[in-house]
Amino acid sequence: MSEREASLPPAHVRRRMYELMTLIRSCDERVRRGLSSGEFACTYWPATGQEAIAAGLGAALRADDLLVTTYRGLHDQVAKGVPLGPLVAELLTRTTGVNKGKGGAMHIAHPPSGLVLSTGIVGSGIPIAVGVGLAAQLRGSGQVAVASFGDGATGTGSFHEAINLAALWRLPVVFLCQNNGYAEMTATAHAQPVAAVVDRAAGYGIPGERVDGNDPDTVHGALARAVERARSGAGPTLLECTTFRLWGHYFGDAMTYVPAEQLEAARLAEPVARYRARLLQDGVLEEAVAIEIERQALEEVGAAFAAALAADRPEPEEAFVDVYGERSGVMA
Ligand SMILES: Cc1ncc(C[n+]2csc(CCOP(=O)(O)OP(=O)(O)O)c2C)c(N)n1
Ligand SMILES: [Mg+2]
Repeated sequence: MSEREASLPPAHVRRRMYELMTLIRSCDERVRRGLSSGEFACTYWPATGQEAIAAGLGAALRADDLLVTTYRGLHDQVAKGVPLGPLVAELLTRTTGVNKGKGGAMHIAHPPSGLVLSTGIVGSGIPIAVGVGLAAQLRGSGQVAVASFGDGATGTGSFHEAINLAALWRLPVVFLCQNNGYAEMTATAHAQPVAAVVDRAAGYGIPGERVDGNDPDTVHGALARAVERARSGAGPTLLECTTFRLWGHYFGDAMTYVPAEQLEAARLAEPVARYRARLLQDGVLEEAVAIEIERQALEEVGAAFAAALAADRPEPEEAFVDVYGERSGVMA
C-alpha cells in the first residue's frame, strides 16, 4: 500500500463524501437556476467550489457535534445533516422552513442537527461557537463545536478574542477557516499581514494546519485530527482550507475584480468533478454507482424545491412570534 493510500479515509467514508458533495452541488445548481430564470427570488451567497470542505466536515463530525456557520453556509448545513426539505424551504422563506421562513438564507439554524446557527455579521459566529464549546465542556458531553468562517473573518476582533479564550481554557472547539481567497471584492493578500491564516495559530499557542480545501480526503484527515484533539480535552486547532468561490461573493457577482487566469485555474481545480474522477480511478466508485448517486441527489433536490415552492410565506404578524421566550415568572 502506498503512503497516499494508507492515509486515505476508508472507502465507505469516501463514498459518503461524494454523496454529500453531489447533493450540495445539485442543490446549489437548483438555487442558481431558479434565481437566473426568475422562478423565485432569495438572497444567496453561493458556496460553489467549497463542497469538499463541507463533505470532510460532515464525515468527520458526530451527529451531536455542533456547528456555527455563515451566510455562505448551504454546503455546511447540508453536510451537518439539516433535512433538505425544511432547509430549502427556509432559503425560500416559507412557513415550512427550519425557522418558519423568518430566517432566510442568512439565518439558518437547526439545533436538532447540531447546526446552532448561521450568522450574517462577519466573525460573529466564532465567539458563539466558543460559548457552545464551553457549555459542552461544562456539561462533560464530549461534543465538539466547530466555527466555520471565511478568510475575511480572521481580521475581526471577535476571531482573536474567541480563539484566545478557547486556547486558554482548552475548549473543545475547531476553528475552520474556509479561505476562498476573497472577502467580498478584497483579495486575502490585501487584508492580512501574514502569509497564511494558519500562521495566526502560533500567537495563541495552538496547532494549526493548512490543507488543500478542494481535496475532501485531506480535509477529512485534518478535521479528524482536530476533532479528536478537541474531544480528548487537548484544546482547539486552527484549520485553514484553501479553496475558491466559483460564483463570486453573491449570486450575480460578475467578478470583474478576479484576474481571468485565477478564475480559469480555479474552475479547473473544482472539487466535485475532481473527486469523482479520483474515486473512479481508485476503484471506490463504479461509473454506474456514481450516476445513481447523482440521480438520487437530483431527485431529492427536485422534491425539496417542489414542496418548498408550494408552501406559504409567513404572515406579517409572525414577525412578533418566537421573538422572546415565555415569561418564567421569576421577574414577575
Ligand atoms: C462585521 C461585518 N463587516 C462587514 C460585513 C460585510 N461583509 C459581508 S460578507 C463580507 C466578506 C467576508 O469574507 P470572508 O470572511 O472571507 O467570507 P466569504 O464571504 O468569502 O465566505 C463582508 C465584508 C459584514 N457582514 N459584517
Ligand atoms: Mg473569503
